[in-house]
Amino acid sequence: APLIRREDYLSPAYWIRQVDLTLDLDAAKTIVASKLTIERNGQQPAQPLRLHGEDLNLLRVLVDGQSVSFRHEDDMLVIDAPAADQFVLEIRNTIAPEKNTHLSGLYASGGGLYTQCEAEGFRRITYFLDRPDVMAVYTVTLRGDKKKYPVLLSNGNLVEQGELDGGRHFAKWHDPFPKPSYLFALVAADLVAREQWVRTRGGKDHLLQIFVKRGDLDKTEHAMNSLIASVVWDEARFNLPLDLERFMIVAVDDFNMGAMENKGLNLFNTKYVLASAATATDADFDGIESVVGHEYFHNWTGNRITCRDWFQLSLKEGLTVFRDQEFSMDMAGSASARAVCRIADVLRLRESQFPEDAGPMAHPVRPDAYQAIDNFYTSTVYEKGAEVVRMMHTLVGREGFAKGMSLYFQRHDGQAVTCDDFAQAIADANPDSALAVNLALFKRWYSQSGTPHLSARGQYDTAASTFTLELSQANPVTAAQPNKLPQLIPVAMGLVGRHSGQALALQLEGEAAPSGSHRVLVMTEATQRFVFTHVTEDCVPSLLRGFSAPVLLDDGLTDADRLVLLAHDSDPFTRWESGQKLALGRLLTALPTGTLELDEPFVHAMRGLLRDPSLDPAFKELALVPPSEGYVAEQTTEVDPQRVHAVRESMVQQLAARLNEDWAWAFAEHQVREGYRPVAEQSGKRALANLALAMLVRHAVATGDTVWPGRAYQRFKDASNMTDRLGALQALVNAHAELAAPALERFHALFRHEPLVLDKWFMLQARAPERDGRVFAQAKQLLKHPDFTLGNPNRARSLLMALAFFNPAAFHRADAGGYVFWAERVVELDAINPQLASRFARALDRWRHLAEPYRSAAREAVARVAARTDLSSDTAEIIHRALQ
Ligand code: DPP
Ligand code: ZN
Repeated sequence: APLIRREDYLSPAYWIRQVDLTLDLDAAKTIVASKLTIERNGQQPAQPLRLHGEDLNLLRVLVDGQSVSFRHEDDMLVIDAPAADQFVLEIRNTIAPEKNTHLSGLYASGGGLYTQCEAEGFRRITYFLDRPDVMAVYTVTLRGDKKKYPVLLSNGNLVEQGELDGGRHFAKWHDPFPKPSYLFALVAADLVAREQWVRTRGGKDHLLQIFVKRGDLDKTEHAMNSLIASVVWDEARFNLPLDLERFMIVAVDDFNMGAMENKGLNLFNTKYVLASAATATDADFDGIESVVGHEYFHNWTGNRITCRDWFQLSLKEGLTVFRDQEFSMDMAGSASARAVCRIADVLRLRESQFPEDAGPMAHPVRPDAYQAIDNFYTSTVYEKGAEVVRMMHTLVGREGFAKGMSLYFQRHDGQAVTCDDFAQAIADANPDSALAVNLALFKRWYSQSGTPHLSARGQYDTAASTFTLELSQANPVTAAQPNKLPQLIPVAMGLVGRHSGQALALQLEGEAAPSGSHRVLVMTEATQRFVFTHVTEDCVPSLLRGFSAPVLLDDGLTDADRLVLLAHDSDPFTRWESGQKLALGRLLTALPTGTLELDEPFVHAMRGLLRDPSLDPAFKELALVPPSEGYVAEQTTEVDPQRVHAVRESMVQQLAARLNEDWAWAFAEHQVREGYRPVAEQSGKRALANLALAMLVRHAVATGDTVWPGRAYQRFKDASNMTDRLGALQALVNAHAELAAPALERFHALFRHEPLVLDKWFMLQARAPERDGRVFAQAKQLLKHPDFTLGNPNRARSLLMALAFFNPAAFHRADAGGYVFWAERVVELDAINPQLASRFARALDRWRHLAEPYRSAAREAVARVAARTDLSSDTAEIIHRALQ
């Protein structure tokens, strides 16, 4: 497939103003009748009308009721220019939903029919100008068998419904908001709904509905609560009310993404709707809240204002991730619970986005070129995009950002716009801000790929009572971008007294008075020096508080400095980071030899953390888990995954042994006595108790003791909620305890009718710490399990992605077994579902980063897949980039 470039953007030659669709629904053969009101775009030269279409069977084309000549060119239907500037085009075609395993367009899942149109699925339903800047008003008539499809849904409002001959019925929907085709949706299935009315501040009542399969209704309460909270939050925080009479969510088992924000009719992966205490963990409940929020917030940031072209994807995704992160923080409540949310977000960013930005798929937040747009639904566009919005928020402040959002809607409501338009609105609403003053410089975050390296060196001068901080940045060469310029980096910071542990007042040279003990330094050059005066005591700089910019920080601090921050910093993020850096330093030092002996000061500090009565259990859990193998690997130039695994396992094992009594105390101390509720106060305790239990079982298995494994098994059996049950099961499996096998068997028997829980069962086994190749052998075995299928994305991910992305030591084997497994699955999956295959294919896109013998073996596997001539363009793009 050809490369599509951002700089080649042209507005369309025609606009489609109205769409009248009638679908005769049938899984084997659905007939689509489409009537389009089209207008020539006077800004473009006269030319034939070119419509996208993929896997369609065309029956008829009429212009203003007359047949016309047409032809196919590549994937386009070309119709010679009608004489009139305005005309009605009628198209009739058929599609075969039950054969559609791509899960893009209209497809069958569990007896129902569902759509997924973002980014380019609508062209798999009918011929269209399938691009986001073409916005039309849709009227949709659905006809189908009443028994099979008692529920017929589309976007907007239900305007008519009734009976038809032959046991069929129909429903007619009208969506008053013009929308791009990627936001179109329909559902025809046998479903039931939880319903709730909400009143917005303007006094209007709105119907909220969550549709699920019969039998799942009791698992929708949390999703409904999350939806109500989202409606309330967006109106309170951003003044953005619900604009629809009816807002629907539909859960579907087979879904490529997490969820989809179709106007008024969100489609959701069941994973982000269904939850009960018995079947879902605290993390699942959090995931539902955040995804329900995310899709709901798209109603304004994405739907009311959409993207001009797909290069602008972060316009809606970066902004909406930022909004859902803020929502989750506001819902979490306390400052400490907010900090825990922030740390989790940063962990996610660093685990997936940083490696992406350093590999062959590195691309700017606003990419310049793509072959398959589906490959650019990436953590760079989403998570780094959210960080870019967060930096704007930091630079203009909370009020200023709200003003900027208002201006953005005032200017662009109803339009398809660009990332530039968004940044301009935020800056224009805050003309004196550092953002407005340096807007062009700031926008390098949209155009440059790669993670900037920030380095900081501080010097205290006792005689002068000054602290000099020198900051410098380096912007690494990345794929397709050889030359980089400095970026604007907001550095939130403070100074912590080395002896007093106090937050010191901050007064920069030339300032008349100190301005508090926390501030944001705005870095605009390659190197900058900041001199703080009236500094009464030697101090440690606390930098990049709250992770104020998505950079790699070399802070030049010593262990002693980090211990000061770990004990005293007022910023919980920096405090957590100090602990992580203490652990990371030890892991990196141990890598060359492969042996690690933990020193007493480190163990003492970790004990202090665990026992600190002023810290939240959730925070402790995050602080006591050493950096992941993936993150450690990122810090090295040549990765030996087995070495990284061995060293990190050794650290965990020693922490388990040396804090044994402390873990026992923590486990006893953090039991939740009251009934299960998915709230931060409870989930933090459960998280820490589960970590403690895992440590206790690990140590017991290593020393031949059977008490803790026995207790874990008992807890696994008796648990009243999935978080505790899974925690106990994981403790046994991860420690390779003898009781792991009977526990796994029992778990499977208990939940064999719960698909989302079976996913956990597969995932848990695929992610267990590797020992003697057992985990990899088990993963290969699981491929043949009767419950395993590549056809369901959640199931496929729970085994394949878990192994290849989250279990480096099981996947990267000296005998190349993991790579053979990978190559076979990529090819197998690509024939079924290219979007999923190309995601999985990315597991080896950083083969160059590996040490031998892994590197050569991985390259060989990639080359083997590349040699195939039948790859989808999705997968081909990933594989060929990997080899470039
Ligand atoms: N469904 C995806 C999301 O909400 C794509 N829009 O991010
Ligand atoms: Zn989104």
